[in-house]
Amino acid sequence: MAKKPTEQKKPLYPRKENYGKNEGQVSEEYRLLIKSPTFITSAATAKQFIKTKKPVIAVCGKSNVGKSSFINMLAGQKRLAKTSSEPGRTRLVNYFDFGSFVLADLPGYGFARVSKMEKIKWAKTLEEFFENKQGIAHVLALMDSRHDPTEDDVQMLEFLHFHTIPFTVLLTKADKLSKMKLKENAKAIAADLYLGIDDVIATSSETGYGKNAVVEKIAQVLSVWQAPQFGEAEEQEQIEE
Ligand SMILES: Nc1nc2c(ncn2[C@@H]2O[C@H](COP(=O)(O)OP(=O)(O)OP(=O)(O)O)[C@@H](O)[C@H]2O)c(=O)[nH]1
Ligand SMILES: [Mg+2]
Repeated sequence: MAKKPTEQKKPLYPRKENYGKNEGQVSEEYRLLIKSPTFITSAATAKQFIKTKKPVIAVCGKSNVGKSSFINMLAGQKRLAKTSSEPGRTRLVNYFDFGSFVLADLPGYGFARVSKMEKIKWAKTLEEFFENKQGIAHVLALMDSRHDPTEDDVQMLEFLHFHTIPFTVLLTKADKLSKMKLKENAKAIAADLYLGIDDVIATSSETGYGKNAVVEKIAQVLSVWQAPQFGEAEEQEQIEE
């Protein structure tokens, strides 16, 4: 019997020089990774955090930086995550099923107009969220491409470093800068944060700029991610008894 012709293998990741090209077109990787994103649930307290076998990718950043808009851009949907021109709107952890991973939209930090009590509550929610870091495959730390990282941004990255949680910095609102200025800012921000330029991806929820580069990053993250073995800890405890 004649052998079926084997399909020509395509490279798993697009080449770096293709970053930013064909933005707006859905890449093959995108189709493989992201399937009809849906809202799962909102969690106000740690008890309500979901347990999932899928890798969790968390989106964090200061209030109004564009977390919810970024999620909508990635999902290719206008109203999956609620956006607002009023900062500090997302006070819950919102979970979305993206097919091969779960995306968690974390409450924004650094908003001046909230009470001290509320700030403490937010900090506690974030801390509790990252306590179960086993299931967190990666963090997308969003920062404004137009400005220097804030003290809160730096603290957030220090927190992730401390807990050895891998992250990538995404610069938002890239459409508000010229290409030259964007490049300049991206370099300066990366240097400021002691990161390599590859750990910083410029994005725009308005134009879709950077979407393919983010999808590529997620593909890399998922390819090395190993599911935590739920129940393993309990089994271990029983053995020790
Ligand atoms: N021009 C431009 N505006 C953006 C972009 N991303 C977000 N915005 C605007 O910035 C504002 C805040 O966006 P959100 O996505 O709600 O920000 P957020 O980080 O989710 O805010 P909180 O949930 O309040 O912490 C909205 O008015 C968006 O339209 C972008 O890439 N380009
Ligand atoms: Mg939001």
